[in-house]
Parts: sequence; structure tokens; C-alpha cells
Amino acid sequence: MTPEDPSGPVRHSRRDFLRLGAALGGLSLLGRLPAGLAQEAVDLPFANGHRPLVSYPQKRPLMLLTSRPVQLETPFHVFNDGILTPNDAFFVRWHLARVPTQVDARSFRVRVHGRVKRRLSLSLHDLQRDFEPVELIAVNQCSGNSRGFFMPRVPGGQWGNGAMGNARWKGVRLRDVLQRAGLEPNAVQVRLNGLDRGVMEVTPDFIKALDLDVALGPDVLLAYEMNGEPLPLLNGFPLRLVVPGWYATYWVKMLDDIEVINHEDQNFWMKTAYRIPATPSGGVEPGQKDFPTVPINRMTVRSFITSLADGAVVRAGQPVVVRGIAFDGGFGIRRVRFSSDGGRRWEDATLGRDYGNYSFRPWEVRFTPQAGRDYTLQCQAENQRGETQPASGPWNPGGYLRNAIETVRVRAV
Ligand SMILES: Nc1nc2c(c(=O)[nH]1)N[C@H]1C(S)=C(S)[C@@H](COP(=O)(O)O)O[C@H]1N2
Ligand SMILES: [Mo]
Repeated sequence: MTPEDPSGPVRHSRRDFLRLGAALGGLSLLGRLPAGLAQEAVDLPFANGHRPLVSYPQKRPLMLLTSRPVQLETPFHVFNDGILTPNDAFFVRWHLARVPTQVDARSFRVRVHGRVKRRLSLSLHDLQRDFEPVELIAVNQCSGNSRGFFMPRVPGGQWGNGAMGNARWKGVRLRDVLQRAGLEPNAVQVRLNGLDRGVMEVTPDFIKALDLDVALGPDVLLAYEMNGEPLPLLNGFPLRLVVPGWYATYWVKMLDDIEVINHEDQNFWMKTAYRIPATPSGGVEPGQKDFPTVPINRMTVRSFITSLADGAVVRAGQPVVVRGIAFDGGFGIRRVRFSSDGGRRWEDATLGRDYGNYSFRPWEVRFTPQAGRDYTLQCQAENQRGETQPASGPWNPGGYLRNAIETVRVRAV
């Protein structure tokens, strides 16, 4: 079967040659402000939180954090529309400004080399033909999601809560590909690199590494589909790593290079960036220095109310359905509690359908407000291991791991 065969796994011509610049008449990755749309910006509730809504290729207007590199946040109301985050609303984060504006899926190859018995160079077609396809739903969340809420404030991208998304990923297991290559006995880590580059040669290339026990996990995928479509270019077309339960920093996009190494990777993005305090909570006292750190890894337990925004007005005297989502680092959510009085009394919310341990878990609860009163709504999730959300913190200088109980204030009339 050739890639041209319409019955074969490569079906869409769009997949064969995704060219974004052309979609906007050669504008390449320049964003465009929505023309005459009602809402043109979102103001996040912290200093410097003004975010214009800007359209990029394959994306609806999203909240612009930076344009070089492109960083776009998902407006939070999108998480109330459905349990899967649509591709055109999915957040975007790149570290390096030189992201290809087009990738030819036919000539694209991912190389496997280093401490392996056989070097491989695999096309998308090879991946789809020679390996078992796997599909799973998983949350991709930036390590710095919600960093803007850190108190005291920390440097780094000032994200609200929208640097996350939940998608159905389809691809092949990294494990199966590595097995085909054959690991040498001295293999220690797997390094992952994509097509993006820095503007200057001195900028460290974005490279991540996973210990073998993680890389060989059954759910770590080389994904070529997101929600049943080829990945949007900005989300890593044509191939990205999916590490369910782990922060998105490991989900390397436009992945074209897999190297098995016999030592612990020393590159900037592993040794200096994306490290968390080696404390049980991942937190330290603000201002603390010289503490030991480890590479960031699994996500903390989080939950959000999605159906009501802070400051909303609700109808008094009748039940209000409050909806939300919860997720964790891959063990699964077993409970969500809800409070309408700022955490004094709690009741169990009803969990919705289970889409697997890596997915958003929907939940809902009813409460009947009284006229003229203000309510402080909160939710707190617990995972299968009994891990839960703290009232505040953890705090760390990277602005990582935030999982404090979130608050939505509403007024009943
Ligand atoms: N090649 C490449 N992959 C990357 C990055 C990058 O800069 N380059 N950033 C990582 C980080 S930190 C995040 S948060 C996610 C963002 O994924 P998304 O843009 O699909 O939402 O991509 C990850 N994969
Ligand atoms: Mo990130």
C-alpha cells in the first residue's frame, strides 16, 4: 500500500502536506485579531492579565500570551462545552521562535538511534502500517498552568487556568517502536527532539528525556491524531509524544528524533528548567534557596467549576446545576466534594462518565441559593490514591504544580 492509496491509513491530502502560511495568504504564523467579533480580549484576575483574543491558523480566537514563540491560552468557558477540548480551541505553547510553518507529511521521518541494535527511520505510513494503533483520552497540561495565580508572584508565562486541554489521542506505543529498534543493555533514558529550533544557535534546542521505565510504559504514544484529525500544526503536526498523566513539557511536538542514551540527559531543559523542589508537595517557602530539585513529572490533582464564572449571577429559589471537571496524574478521580460556603461544609458531587484515568472527569452538583446572598463555591477532588487538593499552595519559584482549591464567587438574585 502506498501513501497515495485512498483506502490506506493516510487518507487526507491535508495530512500529506500541511501548509499553514498558505491558509492565511502567506501570513505564516502571524496571528490575526478577530474582525468585528463581540469579544476581543479576556482579562485574567491578576496584574498584567489582559489577553487579546487572536486567531492563528487552524485556531479559533484564543488568548494571546506571546507571539514569538507562539503561546495561546484556551478561554476557560470552552471547558464547559464538552469533555474533549476541540483542536481549534486547544492551547499552544512553544519555547523556540523557529517553528516550521509547514511540514510535508510524506517526506517526514522520525529517527530512532543511539543505544539501539538497529537504527530506524520511520515515515508516518510506516508507523501506521507496522505498529498496533492505540487510542486514549488524556489531559495535556502545561507545567506552568495557572502560574499567574501564584502568590507571591513568580516569573514565567503568566497563564490563567487555560493552559490545559483534554483530547483523544491516536498513535502507536513508543515502547513498540523501541522494541523494534532493540535497546542495548546500557540504555538509561530516551531523548526526544522536535523540528523547532531557536532563532540563535546559542539557544538550547528543546529536548526532553524520559527514564526507560516511563518511556516503556504501555500508554506513552507517538500520536498522529488528535480528536480524530491530524494534529493542528501548532499542536505538533505530524507527530507528537503523549505521556499520559505527566506534564506537557514531555509531550514533545513535531517529534522527529528519538535517541536512546546510556546516561542521564544533561541538557538545559532537563538539568536547569522544569525542575521542582524535591519535597513531598513540590513546594517550598517563598524565598527559600538552594533546595534540591527533581525533574517535574506527574500532574497533581485538580478540579474546576466550569459552568459558572467568578462574579456570575444565579437565580435564587431554585436548584442551580453546577458542573465541573477533575483530573490527576493518571490514577483516576474517585471523589469530588463541593462547598457553597467557602469550605465550611462539603458534600459529594456526582461523578459523570469515566473516560479513563488520564481524562477530565465530569462532575455535577445542585445547590439552591437564596435571594440577595453571595456564595463562595469551591470544589476539591481526590484521586484513587487518596491524594487531594490543598487550600493553598504548593508554592515554588517555577510556578509549577498549582492545585489549590479554586473559588468561584456568585451572587443570587
Ligand atoms: N517540540 C516542542 N515540543 C513541545 C514544546 C516545545 O517548545 N517544542 N513545549 C512543551 C510544553 S512546555 C508544552 S506546555 C506543550 C504544549 O502543547 P500544545 O502546544 O499542544 O498545547 O508542548 C510541549 N512540547
Ligand atoms: Mo509547558
